[in-house]
This record gives sequence, structure tokens and C-alpha cells, in this order.
Amino acid sequence: MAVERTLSIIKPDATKRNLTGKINQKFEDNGLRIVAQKRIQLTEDQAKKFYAVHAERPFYKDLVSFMISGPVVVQVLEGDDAVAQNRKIMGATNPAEADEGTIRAEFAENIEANSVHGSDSAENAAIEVSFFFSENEIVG
Ligand code: IDP
Ligand code: MG
Repeated sequence: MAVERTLSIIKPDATKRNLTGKINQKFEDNGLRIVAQKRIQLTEDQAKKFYAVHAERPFYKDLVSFMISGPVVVQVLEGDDAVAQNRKIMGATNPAEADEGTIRAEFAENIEANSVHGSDSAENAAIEVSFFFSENEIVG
């Protein structure tokens, strides 16, 4: 298994409920290392650009509003097979369908306010990591 990096975002529903530590514990308990992390307020432009792939979806406008409704924690997670491993730790997009013990099963409020983002491929991970971090901000 290759050591990979993936982008994670702790979303506003979770930062508002003070769940950053509990969510980070899930990553660390499951073999991922937080090698970069910052708490930021996304601008509308940033949120639109980050989720541009969903621009044609009916939920896009609401998603952008949600993502700027409070602070987010953007982070780089590193570990064996980190992209797929993080998706497993996160659980399904819809918390009603998420496996027991996953972040979304335990913490998400609904299909939109679902507590975390995680890159869905190694290729997108590289693009998304560089969206928020420069190489010298990531310390493995
Ligand atoms: P993912 O976050 O599990 O990769 P995506 O399909 O990439 O899911 O969707 C991006 C984000 O858009 C989701 O995490 C969620 O916040 C929101 N979203 C996805 N599907 C819906 C929906 O049907 N209604 C409202 N929001 C949605
Ligand atoms: Mg996605």
C-alpha cells in the first residue's frame, strides 16, 4: 500500500458543535496522521471554486451557503491508502446510509451538513491539497 495524502475539511456544522477534536481522534485512531491543519472562514468565491464540479447540481447554491456559514478546518491527512481510508472513516454522504462508527454516522446532521469533506481520488487529492496549502505548510 502506498503512503498518500488527502484533503479533509471539517465542515461548519461540526466546527459549530465543537467537534474538531472528536473528529480528529477518528482519523488518528484509524492510522491517519494530520500533517497540516488550519481553521479558516471560506469566502463565497473559494467555496464556489472548490465545489465547481457540482455547479450544475440542484444543491450547489445551498452547499456553497452552508460551507460559508461558519469556520471550517482544512487539513491534510497522510497514511497508507489515505484517500480510500479517509472515505471509509467518513462514511457515506448521506448519514442515514453511513456505516456504524463512521464520522458521518456519529456526527452528521443531514445529507448536506455532513460534518466532513474528503477527496475522492488521488488525482483530486493533489488538486484539493494545493487549493489550501503550500508544500512548506505540510510537515509529515
Ligand atoms: P461526498 O462529500 O461524500 O464526496 P458529493 O457527492 O461529492 O459527496 O457531494 C459534495 C457535498 O454536497 C456533500 O458532502 C454534501 O455536503 C452535499 N450534498 C451531496 N448530495 C446532496 C444532496 O442530495 N442534497 C444536499 N446536499 C448534498
Ligand atoms: Mg465528493
